[in-house]
Amino acid sequence: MSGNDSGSPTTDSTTTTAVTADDNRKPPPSSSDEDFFSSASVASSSSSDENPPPPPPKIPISWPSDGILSRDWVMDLMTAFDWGSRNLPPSEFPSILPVQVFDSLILSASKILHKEPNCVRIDSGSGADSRVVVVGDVHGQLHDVIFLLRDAGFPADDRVFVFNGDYVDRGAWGLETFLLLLAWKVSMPNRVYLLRGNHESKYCTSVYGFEKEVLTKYGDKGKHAYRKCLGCFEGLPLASIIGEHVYTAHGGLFRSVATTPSKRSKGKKTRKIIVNPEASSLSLGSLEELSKARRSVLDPPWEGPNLIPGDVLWSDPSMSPGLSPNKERGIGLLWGPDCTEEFLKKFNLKLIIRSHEGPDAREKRSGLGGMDEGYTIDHVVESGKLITLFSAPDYPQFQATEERYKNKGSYIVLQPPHFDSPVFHSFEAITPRPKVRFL
Ligand SMILES: [Mn+2]
Repeated sequence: MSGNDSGSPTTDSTTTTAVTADDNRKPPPSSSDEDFFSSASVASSSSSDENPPPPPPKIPISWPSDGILSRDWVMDLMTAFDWGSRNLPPSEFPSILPVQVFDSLILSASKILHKEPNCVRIDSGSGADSRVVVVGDVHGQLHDVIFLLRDAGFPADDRVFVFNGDYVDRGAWGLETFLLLLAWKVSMPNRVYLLRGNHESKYCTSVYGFEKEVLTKYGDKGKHAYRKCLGCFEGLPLASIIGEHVYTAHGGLFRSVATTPSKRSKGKKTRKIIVNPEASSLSLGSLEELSKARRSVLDPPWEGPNLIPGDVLWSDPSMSPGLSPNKERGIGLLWGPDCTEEFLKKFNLKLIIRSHEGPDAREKRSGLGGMDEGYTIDHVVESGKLITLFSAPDYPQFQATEERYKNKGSYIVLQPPHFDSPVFHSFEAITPRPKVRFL
């Protein structure tokens, strides 16, 4: 079912110009996806009479008495979410997943996630059949995520999944998508890894749709549920190293925040901490610095001493050399091919897989490839490559116009012996996409 195996990146950018919402920290224009979850439009939804719905799955989902999430439980959850997305208005979501079960799932996942280090080391396995599947932004496109899981094969002892963040916002099923991935995490904590994206934050979810989605789906328990999701976002690790040679993170590289002791002045032993504000003094951070960053923040700060989380989640590659502030985003960095080389070489890596830029972002970036195939190879340097991976096909799911990018999504499979040669699997959006009747 999946398309091209490894190939050259798409470099043309024949894309539409319909998207208006920028994925940056500035509020989007009023024509963006702000009102999709307004209660008025939800109340007007009515069921479709054209086809009789398939028999409902086992709902409501209940929490297993032993607290252990089996593969069957996760599959039943997936089936129930899929069925509900086609047959129930969003406000009836608790009839699929009661808030008590939601609480148990979030609590179980949070406990696991908060214990993980900032940069998780992922054992790729040693068997000939071992695979690591890397997934980019999915943005609430539940049906495409389900397709991807089926296409790649569900998580298993010999199949590890690394998700690179941006589970929510812009699609109608961010809650289902996030909860499904959390369920896989709880079920197979050493086979499924969920990294944080910039959308797993208070700021983005309040602007780009997820907060309203949760409030609509959980009604009077909505604020509670949204708070729990935010708490879980804070626990998500920032980056991973797969096997020995592959670094993955949502945005990418990050600066050094090393403090510079000032010269002793007038014989006093005071040491002043200086965080270099000048672009010219920016230098790449180390994996050790990454490991020490404080990731448990609702929104990564764009100023002050704790800048590494914001860099890792928001930065973008550039074709110009050097490190500079990412002015378009208002947070994070731009880094050039020389920085990719420096990072790869210093840490004995061969590959960087980052996500964060869809077809809309790439349309505005001259010199970088378009996202028609769901991936681009941005830097090819002596030590290896930098790849951008985007897994939400026909993105974005919702916007004020019917027009969308017809981009494919893609996922990467890494395989033995070194797990550092990416095989790309591009795929189209699931059609017909279930209607969201409250639009
Ligand atoms: Mn992003």
